[in-house]
Amino acid sequence: MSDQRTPTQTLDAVVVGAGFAGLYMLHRLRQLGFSARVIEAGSGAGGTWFWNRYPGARVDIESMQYSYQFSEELQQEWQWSERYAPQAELLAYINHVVERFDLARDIQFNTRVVSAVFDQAGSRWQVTTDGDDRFSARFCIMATGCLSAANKPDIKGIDSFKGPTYHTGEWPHDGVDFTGKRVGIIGTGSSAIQAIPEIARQAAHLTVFQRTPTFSVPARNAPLDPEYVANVKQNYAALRKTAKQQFVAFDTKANERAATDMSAEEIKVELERRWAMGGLNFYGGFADLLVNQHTNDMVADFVREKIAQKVKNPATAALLTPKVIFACKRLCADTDYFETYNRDNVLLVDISTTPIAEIASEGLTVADKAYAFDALVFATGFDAMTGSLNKIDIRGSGGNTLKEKWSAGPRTYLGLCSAGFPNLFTISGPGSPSVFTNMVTSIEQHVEYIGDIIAYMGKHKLSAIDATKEAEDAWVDHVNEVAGGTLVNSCSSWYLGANIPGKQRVFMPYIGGFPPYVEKCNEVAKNGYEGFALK
Ligand code: N01
Repeated sequence: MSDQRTPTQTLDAVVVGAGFAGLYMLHRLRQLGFSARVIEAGSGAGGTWFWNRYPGARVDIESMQYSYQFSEELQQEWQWSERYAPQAELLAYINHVVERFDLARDIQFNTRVVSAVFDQAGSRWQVTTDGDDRFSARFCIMATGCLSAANKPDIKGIDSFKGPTYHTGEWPHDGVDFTGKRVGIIGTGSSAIQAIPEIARQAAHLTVFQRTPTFSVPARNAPLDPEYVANVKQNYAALRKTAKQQFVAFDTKANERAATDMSAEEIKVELERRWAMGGLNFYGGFADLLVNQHTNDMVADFVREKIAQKVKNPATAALLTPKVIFACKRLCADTDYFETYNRDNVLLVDISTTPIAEIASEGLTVADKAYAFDALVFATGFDAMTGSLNKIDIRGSGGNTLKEKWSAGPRTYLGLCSAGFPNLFTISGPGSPSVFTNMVTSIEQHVEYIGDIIAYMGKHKLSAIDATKEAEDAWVDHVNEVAGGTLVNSCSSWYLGANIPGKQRVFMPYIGGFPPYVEKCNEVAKNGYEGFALK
C-alpha cells in the first residue's frame, strides 16, 4: 500500500513560532549556514504583537530599548514614533524585519505544530502539523512565547452569551467598534488596564469585573523627541551595554541603594522622581524593593495614596487599592487607568468575595444581581510559560512526554533544555529570566546561545545535546531558592501558575536577574557546555 501522506521534509532545525524569538532564530540559523523552517499558527508574523490587538495595546518598555540590537543598521534606520510603541507600530516593525532579512520564504503560516517526537536512533525530531506536514530535523526550537495560550475562565454558561465575546489575546484583526454599546470586561491585569480607558471612551457604558486590584504607575507615554532619538542612536551601543548590566535588561536608571540606607527625605524624593519618570522605571527605585518587606510596604503605600488622589469616589478608590505586595504581580503602566473610574459611564464591580455566578444570554450575574451587555471582553490572561508548550505533544527519549515530566512544575537547565529531550530548546523558557526582563534582549541572548551550541556541535561532529539530570536539578533548586528569597514568591500570580485552576504552583521564571544569568550561561559554555551531555 502506498503512503499517501505528505513527504517528510528534512532540515537542520524546525522553529515553532514567528514572534521576536522565532524570527531572529531563523535569521541566526541561516547566518550559521543551517536550514530551518518556522511554523507559525497565525496568518502573519509577530507573536504577541500579532494576536494582542485590543484597544490601547502597547509595549510598556521603551521602544528604543524594546527592539532588536543584532543589526546596527536596523536599529539606526527604524524610526519609533512614541516612547511606548503601540501594537500596530510594533507589528509594522516586525514585518519590516521579516522583509529586510527575507525571512518569509522559510516561514509556514496558518499552521500549528501538533507533535514533536524524538527519534533516538537517528537523533532527530519528527515534527507534525495540523496541515499534515512532516518534518525531520536535528533540532526543534520552541519559540512559542511566555504569554501566548489565552486563558478562558471556567465560568458557568460561558458560551451562552448571545452578543460577541472577545479575549484580549485573540483580538479580531479588523478591530471592534464599541460605539453606543454596553460592554462588560472581566479582569484588571496589564491588558485590561490598557484596554479599559480606550473602551470607556468609545462605549456607551463599561462595567469592569475586578477580582484583584492591580498596582499601576503612570506610563507617561509621549511622542519621541527627535533630539532624544538622535542622541540614543549616536550612543546606542552604550545604552545597550548599560541595559544589559541591569537586573531587568533595560535601563531603568536603577538606584543601587537600598531604601534602608536612605533617609526618609531621600526616599520621598526618589519615589516622586520615579513617579514622574513614568513606566517600569519605578522598578529601579530601590535595590531592596522586592526583598525587603518594609521597603515594599513604603512603596506600596505611596502608590496607594496616588490612587486615592486620582479616584474621586472613595468607595471605588478603596476597591481599586491593592492590598498585596507591590509588584508581586507584574507591575502595570497605564494611561488614565484610575481616572477612567471617574467617568459616568464606567462601573466597577468587585468580584473578590462573590465570583461571577453565571454568564447568560444577556450578560452575567454576580450573586443575584444581573448585568446586561451588548459585548463581553475577557481580559483574563494566559496559561503562562508552559501553556503553549503543553498544547504540543512533545515526546523525548523513551517516548516520555514533556507535559508529564512537567506536571509538578517545569524543569529545565537554564530555561533552555529539559533533561530527556535532547536537541530541543526553549527560547525564554521557564527557568530563564524572560518575563522579568526586556523580552527582546533575553530572546536575543537565548537565540545567540542556541546558535553557538548548534555551531559547536557541528564543529565537534556531535549529534545530540541533552541537559544532565544533575545539572537540571541543581538549576531548578537555584531558581526556587532565588525566588524564595524574594517577596514575589508569596502571592497568587501567573508567575506561579496560580491563575490557572489545577496548575501546579511553582515559581516558573528565574528572578535572579539578567546579568548573573548571562554570566552563568557564558561560564557553562566556556567549560565545554558543562551540565549538558554531548554525544
Ligand atoms: O493577564 P493577567 P493580562 N474570574 O493574568 C482576572 C503581559 N502584558 O493579559 O488577578 C474573574 O495579568 C485576573 O484576576 P486575578 C504582562 O506580563 C504586557 O492582563 O487572577 N477574573 C486578572 O485581573 C502581564 O502580566 C503588556 O484575581 C479573572 C486578569 O483576569 C501579562 O501579559 C500588556 C478570572 C488577568 O490578568 C498578562 O496580562 C498586556 C476569573 N475566572 C499584557 N480569571 C504590556 O507590555 C482571570 N481573571 C503593556
